[in-house]
Amino acid sequence: MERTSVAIVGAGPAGLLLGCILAAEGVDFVLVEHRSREHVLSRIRAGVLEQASVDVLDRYGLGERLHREGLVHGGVYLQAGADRFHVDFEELVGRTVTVYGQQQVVLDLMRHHDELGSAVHYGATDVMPSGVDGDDPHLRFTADGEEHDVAADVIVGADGYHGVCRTLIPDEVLAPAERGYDAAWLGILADVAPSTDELIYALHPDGFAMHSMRSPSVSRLYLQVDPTEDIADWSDERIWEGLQERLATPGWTLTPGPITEKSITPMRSSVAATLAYGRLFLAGDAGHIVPPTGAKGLNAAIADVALLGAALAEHARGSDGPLGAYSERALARQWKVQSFSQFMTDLLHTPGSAVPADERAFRYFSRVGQLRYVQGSRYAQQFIAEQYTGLAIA
Ligand code: RFL
Ligand code: PHB
Repeated sequence: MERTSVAIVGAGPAGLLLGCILAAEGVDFVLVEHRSREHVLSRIRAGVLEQASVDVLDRYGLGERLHREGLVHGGVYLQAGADRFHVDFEELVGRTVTVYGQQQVVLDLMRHHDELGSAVHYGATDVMPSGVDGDDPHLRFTADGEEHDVAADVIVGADGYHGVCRTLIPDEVLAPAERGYDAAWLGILADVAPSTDELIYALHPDGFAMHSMRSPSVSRLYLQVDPTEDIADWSDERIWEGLQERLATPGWTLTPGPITEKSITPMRSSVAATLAYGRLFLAGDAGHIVPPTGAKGLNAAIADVALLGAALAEHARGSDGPLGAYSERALARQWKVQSFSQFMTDLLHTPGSAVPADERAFRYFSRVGQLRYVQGSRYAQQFIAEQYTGLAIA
C-alpha cells in the first residue's frame, strides 16, 4: 500500500494544475488518469483564458510559453445580422483575455510535472476511489500492469462531468441544478489564417456562428446546429457556406481553408449542490459545466483549483477553515459564471425547431434588439466586459 496526502482523479486542466499547485506548496499527491497522455493532449477544447486564469498560471511559474505564444485580445466583436460592433474590454474595464488553446495549457502542465518527476499515471484502468465518507479514503487503480492501492488523506475528483467521483456522492446530496439547450455547436479547426483580429460572436436568422483562432495560422470556428445533427451530413463546403452566410458583413470576407478537425458538441448547464462530500472534493467539470458561449469552462476549472490548492495547503499545515469553506466559495463564484454563460448563450442563439414559427421570430428579434441595446450602451458593454474577462477568484 502507498500513502499520499491528496489523490487526484483526472489529468485534465483541473487535475494537472492542482498537482502543480500542491507541488509548489510542498503537499504530496498522486494523479491518476484513465486515458493515455496522447489522448488527453489531442482533445481540442477551450481557447480563451481570462486574465485571472493567466495570473494563476503566472503565480506558479506556468505562464512562460503562454506569454510568448498566446494572443492577447483587448475585446471581442458582437454581431446581429450583418451589423458588427466591437466591445473594447481594455477601454471598458482595463482588462484583456489571452487566446491560448486548452491543449497548450495541458501540455505546459504536463511538461512541468515531467520536470518535477511527479507521480502522474496515464492510461490507468480500474480506477476506484472509495471510503470518502469515512476517515480512510483509498484510490485503487492499475497502471503499467501494476495494481496500486493508495491511502489518501483527501481525494479530489477532477475527472469531468462523466467521471467516477461524482458517482460516490449520493444523488440527493449531489442534486445538480441543470438545464439543457435546443442547440449544439459544430466546431472546426482549419489551417488558415484567421479572417479577424479578435473573436466574432454572431447572431443570424439561421443560427449562431463564431470565429475564434488558435494561432496566426490556425482558425477555430463554430456554427449552431440542431443537437440531432450528424457530423457526417456536414461536408467542408456546407460548413464554410454556413459560416460565410452567418458571419457576413459588408466589406469583410471570410477566408476558408483546409478543415483538420470537425465535431458536434451538445450544450448543457449543470451545477452540483455541493463540491464537498466527506473527504472528497470536486473541481472543474466534475462539479459544474456551462455552455461554451461565455468561454468559461476551462477558466472555472482553474478558479476552482486555485481555491482548492490553497485550501489543501492550509489543511496540510493544520488549518481546516479554508477547506471547509471551499465548496461554498467555489459555488458562489460558479453561479455568477453560470448566469453569464446562460446570458451569452440565450442572447446569441436562435430558438430550436420545436419552438412555433411566430414565437421563434419574436425571440429572434428580441435578441437582435438586445444586441442593438448592448451596441449603444456603455453600461451593457461593461457588464459583458467585466464578466468575459473574468471575475476575481476569491
Ligand atoms: P476535463 O478536461 O474533462 O478533464 C477530466 C479528466 O478526467 C479524466 N477521467 C478519468 N480519469 C481517471 N478515472 C476516471 N474514471 C476518469 N473519468 C474521466 C478524463 O479523461 C479527463 O482527462 O475536465 P477539467 O479538468 O475539469 O477541465 C474542464 C475543461 O476541459 C472544460 O470546462 C472546457 O474545455 C470547456 N470549454 C471551454 N472552456 C473555456 O473556458 N473556454 C472555452 O472557450 C471553451 N470552449 C469547451 C469549449 C469545451 C468544449 N467541449 C468539447 C466540451 C469548447 C468545446 C468544443
Ligand atoms: C474557442 O476558441 O474554442 C472558443 C472561444 C470562445 C468561446 C468558445 C470557444 O466562447
